[in-house]
Amino acid sequence: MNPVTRKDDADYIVENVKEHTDYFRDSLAMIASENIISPMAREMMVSDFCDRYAEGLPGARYYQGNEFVDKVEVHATQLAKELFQVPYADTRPISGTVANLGVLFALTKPTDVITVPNVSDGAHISTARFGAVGVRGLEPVPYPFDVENMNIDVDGAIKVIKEVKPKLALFGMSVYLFPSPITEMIDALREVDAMVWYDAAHVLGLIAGKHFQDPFREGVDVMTGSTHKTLPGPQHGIILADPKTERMSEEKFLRKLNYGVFPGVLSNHHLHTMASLGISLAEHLEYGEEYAGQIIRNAQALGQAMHERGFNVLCEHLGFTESHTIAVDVKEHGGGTPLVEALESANIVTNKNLLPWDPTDAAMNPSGIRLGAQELTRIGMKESEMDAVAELFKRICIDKEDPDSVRPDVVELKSGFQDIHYCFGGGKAYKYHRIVE
Ligand code: DSN
Repeated sequence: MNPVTRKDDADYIVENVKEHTDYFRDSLAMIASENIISPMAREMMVSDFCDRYAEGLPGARYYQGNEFVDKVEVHATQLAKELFQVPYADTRPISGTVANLGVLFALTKPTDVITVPNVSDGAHISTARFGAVGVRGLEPVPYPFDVENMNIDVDGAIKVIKEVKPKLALFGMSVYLFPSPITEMIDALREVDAMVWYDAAHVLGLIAGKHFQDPFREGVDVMTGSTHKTLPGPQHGIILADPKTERMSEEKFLRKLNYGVFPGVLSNHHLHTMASLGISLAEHLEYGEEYAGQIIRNAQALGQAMHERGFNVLCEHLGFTESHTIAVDVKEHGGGTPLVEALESANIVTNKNLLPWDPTDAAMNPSGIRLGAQELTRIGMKESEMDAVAELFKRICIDKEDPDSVRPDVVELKSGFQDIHYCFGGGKAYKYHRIVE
């Protein structure tokens, strides 16, 4: 038996990361919360920025050595303000959930009431008592949900808002098919003096690309997001604000947000991902509108193609989706769990998802699967490829063909889509970058 050295341990990890990269090179990646960063944005991740500290703000740091970090942070923040047309941006949060915690820390106190979309209706775990909202000790009150239209029930939600008078009202979903009804609810929210917060994680790139709702122009005070879904940046977070609330002055609101992030929920932020985000923001200013439009057209085409092949794609009457995501009820085909496992064996990566009508104990085999078109769009696929993808789904999920016999066709389809689009310079999408031999 060969002696096992610590270098073998390290090589084992490298080998698995390489195999993972090869698997994704040969797969259709369709998880609605993921994407791939551009080569230029990826380059920032392995720069010296990944080794440094820069607590505080540009020009007011607790460490020396930040001259160029400051320039990058100021510029990335400026790009974020420009992209979202807002007076305030913070590019320090290291993830979407950390951005959410920063907002909660800044704007609420334990026991405050917050109105939220429900996790079981497709919201993010941040909104739950067992997530960020609970960490802050808040009292979450859910909006009633209209399952037919997969959206907040406006009349019911206005009634709840008038009754509980939330300090903060949160919008945003993880199964995000249609814009949230902010315009319809803003008068009621202002009447009870609620601050309005929009978690845009899933749809950040669609909003920036001007192909979804425009939360700030509809009245929200603050918006958070992760930056690696429809905005195809690094795994990072962001806070944007244009406060209109009369609860406090704009200056006080923004100061609270700033302190909420540091020292509230961060010590150091991650400088390499912040620099990488700067690149992605510049790329989105250049290509975002074109990219966002194609994502939505692809998601709608995928919904239509799957519907035509016998899938129960939700919300046919509304055109299936106005975002990057479609939701499919696959209960009649065996449920989410066996299907996502069969799809994975055929190199199609998706996730099972609870649907609003699922019993709470259905988590191990929920009725739904959630599919996102943003990464397939990023590698150049258009509507005709969505039809080919739907056919592959049918063979596995409805015809119950052996995934092993479908996999070669998945690999063949994917082999024609290996380059990243909508970015500076282009390049290979799924490449292992060797630094140490
Ligand atoms: N849980 C992620 C999602 O898949 O929607 C977001 O953080």
